[in-house]
Amino acid sequence: MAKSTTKKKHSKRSDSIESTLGEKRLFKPSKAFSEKARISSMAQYEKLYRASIKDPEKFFAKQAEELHWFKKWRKVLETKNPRLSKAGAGGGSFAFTQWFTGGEINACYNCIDRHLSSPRKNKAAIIWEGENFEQRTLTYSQLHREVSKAANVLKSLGVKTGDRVAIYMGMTPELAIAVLACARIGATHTVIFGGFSAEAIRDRVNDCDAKLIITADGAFRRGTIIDLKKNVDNAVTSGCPSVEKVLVLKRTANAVVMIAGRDVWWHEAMAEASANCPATPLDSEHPLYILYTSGTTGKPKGIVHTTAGYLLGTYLTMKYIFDIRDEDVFWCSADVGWVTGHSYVLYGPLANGATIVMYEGAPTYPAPDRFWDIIERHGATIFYTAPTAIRAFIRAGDEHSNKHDMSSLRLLGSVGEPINPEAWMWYHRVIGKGRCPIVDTWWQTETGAIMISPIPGAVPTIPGSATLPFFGVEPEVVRKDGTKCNPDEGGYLIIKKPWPSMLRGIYKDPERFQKQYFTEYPGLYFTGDGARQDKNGYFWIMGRVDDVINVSGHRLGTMEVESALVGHESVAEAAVVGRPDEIKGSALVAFVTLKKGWPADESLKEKLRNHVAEMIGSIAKPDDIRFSDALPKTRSGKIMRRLLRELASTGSVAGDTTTLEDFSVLEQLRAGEEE
Ligand code: 7RM
Repeated sequence: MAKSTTKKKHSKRSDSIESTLGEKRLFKPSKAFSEKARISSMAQYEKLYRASIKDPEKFFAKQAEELHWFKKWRKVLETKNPRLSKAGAGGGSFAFTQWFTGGEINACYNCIDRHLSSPRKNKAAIIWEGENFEQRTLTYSQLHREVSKAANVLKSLGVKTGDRVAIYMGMTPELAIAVLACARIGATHTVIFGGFSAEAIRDRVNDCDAKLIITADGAFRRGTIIDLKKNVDNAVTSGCPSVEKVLVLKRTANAVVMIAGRDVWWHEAMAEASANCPATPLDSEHPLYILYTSGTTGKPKGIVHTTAGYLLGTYLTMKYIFDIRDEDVFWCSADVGWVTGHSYVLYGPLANGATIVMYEGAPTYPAPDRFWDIIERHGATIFYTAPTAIRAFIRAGDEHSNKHDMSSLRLLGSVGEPINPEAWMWYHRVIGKGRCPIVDTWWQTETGAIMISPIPGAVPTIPGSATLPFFGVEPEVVRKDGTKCNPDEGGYLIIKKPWPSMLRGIYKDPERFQKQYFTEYPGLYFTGDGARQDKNGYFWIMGRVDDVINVSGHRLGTMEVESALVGHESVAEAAVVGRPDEIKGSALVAFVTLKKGWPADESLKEKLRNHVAEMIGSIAKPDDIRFSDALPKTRSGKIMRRLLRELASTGSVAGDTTTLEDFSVLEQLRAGEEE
């Protein structure tokens, strides 16, 4: 596959040491950062990594001692003799790995109670900001009180250990409280993103037979109110037989219908609840949550995570990859409806006793500088966001971030999709002022925690590469036949060994679990991503393998063509899909969003085609370029290429759109086509 080349010259105004590695630019962590970091040299990282691979049981047993246990485990890593399904014996032992068996632990206790006997007791756990600029801060001891009360409310509504609770709320402190309250009593939570429709709620609630739905009257988003309660009502009316109660937070004060006997106001129930609710000791493998994620078919998969391994994975990655400190203010801008919000808004940071920022609303509301304003006012030291957001900021222009003093920042993170080198450089230069290392973190809902990422004080970074594996993670890039690829040869990314925070299954669908992840390469975990490993061992993630297009017999990653397009000065964002073509097999259609001030005309289309030809080769020249103000995305920022593919080949979209964030985008795209 063609290598992406960064031809533009960037100014050398960075503190970090830059050198070139072939054509690629290498950024070494600054001395100032490394000196203070937990892991401060490549040698130290390599030593720990080797130990974690050589003897994972020993390595993780030692790390797990940093958590609180009601009862110590009997065995660190164990394979329960699986009752192998018809889907095949492919998964074998790997698919059925359990961690810390025989142990008893509670995730909520580790995120809250454990800190109460230390000076963290009165430290801010959550600094929350509403979209309307309302502010609330909850210390660890205040959070403890609220979560204990909420846990008692759950019990009073008939929720027991092992029951499922669906949570459909905006990004308010009560969302965090609801999640932690479930964990406290061992009710398995399933958070449904607040942007999803009634249909999506119904499918998820029914798949896991949730007894209770926790929601709010509404949520503020871009200055308007999303009718959460109405969506829940519609979902339940259309058939959710398992739902007994609906607990409703009053947030937006819009009119709602409360159904007698079923609906309960959060504030009324909380007013009566006792603040005494000890955390329930739970088996290490007790299911902590189910999170639905879209698969290749229409039906979302309920990814199941259990307690001890997941908690350890998020705790350790938070500690070493974000190098979290007591004095940090950590802001992960992800919604809790996404796995990133589970692991790095809540469980990872709180298990480390960190202070987090939680923001309710849209990134550009009321003005494009909202995020930078939040960083400045709360003194955020670590900021973790998605490339899609970064590209939107680039598009809005540097003046918005330049208005703010963001000198509190010391580390930046990226997650969700490959970050193209241009966006990486902008993030580094404009937001990090050349001072902050960037951790490009590769992981999945299924992996629970970060798998491939630089350790910021130790591993030199290259824009576009997620670099090296985290402790205990053994990835490899393989060919279709399972043999290992040569350096720089593109292939399929697989994981060779179980890791503590790995998914334990797809809810109620063990066959799909085996088939999806463990049969393609028997005995190995199949990620579904394409990647290559360069001669230094660095990983370059190329996107989902189903995003590969075959043009006249040449395999092109949509990502490569997109990266080339975004490398042009006029382009803010691009999505490339294939459309069936009689001659070439597939023709390339590029949907392009331009930066402010560029004319969407034919001459620019021609320039962009030539630009791609120059960067990759004429084989990658898009046959068709369509300008659009926005692209269809999931809430976590992943472009829904499936919809664009449909649009490009049939002219309309009939498939499942329940995970689409903004429906108006499809209208715009359709309208654009009729022009
Ligand atoms: C955390 C999350 C998972 C998919 C994954 C990749 C893509 C995520 C990166 C990335 C390149 C990254 N969970 N992905 N992070 N690709 N570089 N740093 O996103 O389940 O929602 O998505 O996202 O394709 O398989 S997820």
